[in-house]
Amino acid sequence: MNEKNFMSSDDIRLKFSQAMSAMYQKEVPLYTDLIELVDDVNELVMQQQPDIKQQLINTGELERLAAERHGAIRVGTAQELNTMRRLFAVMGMHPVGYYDLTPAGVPVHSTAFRALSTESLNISPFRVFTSLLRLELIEDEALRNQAKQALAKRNIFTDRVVELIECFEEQGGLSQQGEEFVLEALETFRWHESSPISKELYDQLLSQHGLIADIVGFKGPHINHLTPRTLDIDLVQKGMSQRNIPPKDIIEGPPRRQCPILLRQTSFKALEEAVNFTGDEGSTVAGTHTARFGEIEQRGVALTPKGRVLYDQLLNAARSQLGATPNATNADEYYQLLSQTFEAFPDDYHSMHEQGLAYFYYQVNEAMIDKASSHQAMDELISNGVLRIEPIVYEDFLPVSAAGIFHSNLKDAQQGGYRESSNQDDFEKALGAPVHDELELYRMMQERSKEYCIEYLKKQASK
Ligand code: OOG
Ligand code: NI
Repeated sequence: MNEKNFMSSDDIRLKFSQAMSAMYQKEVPLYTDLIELVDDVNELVMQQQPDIKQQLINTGELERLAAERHGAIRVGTAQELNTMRRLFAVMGMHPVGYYDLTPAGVPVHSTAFRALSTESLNISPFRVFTSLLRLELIEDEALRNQAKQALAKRNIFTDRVVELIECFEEQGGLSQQGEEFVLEALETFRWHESSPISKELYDQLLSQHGLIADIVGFKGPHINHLTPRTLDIDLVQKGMSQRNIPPKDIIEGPPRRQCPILLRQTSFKALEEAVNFTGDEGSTVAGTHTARFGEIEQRGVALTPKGRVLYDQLLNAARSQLGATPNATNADEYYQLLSQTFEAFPDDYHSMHEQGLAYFYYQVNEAMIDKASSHQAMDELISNGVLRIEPIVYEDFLPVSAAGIFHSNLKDAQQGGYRESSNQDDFEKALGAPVHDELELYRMMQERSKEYCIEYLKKQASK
């Protein structure tokens, strides 16, 4: 607690992510099996490859590894998104990045709420991929209006959580109320077995898009997956089948590499769950819904704009050579094309650093410090071993991968794109704030570590 006796936002986020994980484990028991599998694989990788463990120690990620996960939710209105932003701000989570999923046939645009600084991320890297439905993409006007009405009737936040958010905004923090906030906030993300709409409307919405039914058909934005971080996603993918956790057909993102970049993801398929729809005069009508699943990810180094352009180019090349959406029948061919095209992306950290493809922390190598002299350039300090570079881990998401995850978990996998163009302005208006530019955040992390090293070496030299 600080001088005002406020709980730190980092602490509230840590507690919230633990509570969320416990809730989801109760709701979706397969998720518990997945966490156990990921823990086993991570343990094995660190035993067999001590250099990976050392890298995690150097970047401060070792401690957070077992607790690391992201979740995803989908909201229906601008107002819901706006309050969501304020709710996440209590936990030190701010909107980073803009993702337009409409070209991939998913009628939403999204951001990720997360902590911003290295220190906060290492206390709890918990992030939530948050999508806003674009109702304007429902072509049938009558149906669009029915959906609007259903959304206007719901209130996804408890009264108490809104009071606590206001309290946080007025006081600049929450005292012990932070504990209460965690419990109240959790209510918004809970699964509801009963649907406030009729089965008839649900089916109509479903025929437009599974995602619309998932958002409009429920009392709130149930958390639809939580994703632990693994150090070897290929091992986890194999292990899933052995443990009867049915995996998705394709691992999204870049191919397997010595030095992982960005993000690779896979998931287990959504469960079909019983739902009671609202019938006439207080009756209920039985039905089912598929939305909730589990996901695993392996995170690698964050790329610079130049690195990202190259990544997009190589990924697109592999996909267009495949000539189809990657699926179970063409998976082997897809992986082969992917590893061929990615031969053009250097697979060692020093080359990536020299070519300005990725972001790194600079760190002083104490054992070599007597080799330093004050007028040496960064490159020289690195090549003579005074400074080492450590990868800055990618904390964000990838739109093509996200679309693949969405599709694998919807009943009606519509593949065509919407013509509506991306609209970050509209999104930010709904959100009530601009989103942070993730590339700028990584650049600043790199810059800060560099300044720290320079200062440190100066002090050493003047001793
Ligand atoms: C979000 C899908 C995207 C990811 O990790 O890229 C996602 C959703 O299904 O709501 O979670
Ligand atoms: Ni996800």
